[in-house]
Amino acid sequence: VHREETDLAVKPRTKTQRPPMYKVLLLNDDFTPMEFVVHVLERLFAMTHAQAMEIMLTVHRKGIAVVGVFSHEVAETKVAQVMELARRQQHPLQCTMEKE
Ligand code: NFA
Repeated sequence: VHREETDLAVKPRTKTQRPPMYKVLLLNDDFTPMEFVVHVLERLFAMTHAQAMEIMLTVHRKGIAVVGVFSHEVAETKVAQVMELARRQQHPLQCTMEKE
């Protein structure tokens, strides 16, 4: 006999909504010094020197790499912080975000 016919409640199981996450992307250029990129990654993304070097070299060789995945608000802040550090030192380094 079915559950409904024996008066047992059916659990309303709506799908749990997870907030969308955003990839922060770093783009290569011909002018920003490698050491500056490594510094930015260590400073703003809490990477070790070895991790920062690895990501920087991936960007340098492939043109782009994901630096991290964050909530919309944190991703926006990270992008703004990278762009501000680059602007202050007059480097053309570009950083952007994309929905995962
Ligand atoms: N391509 C830059 C150079 O040769 C280094 C770089 C790496 C720039 C990653 C931007 C991002 N100086």
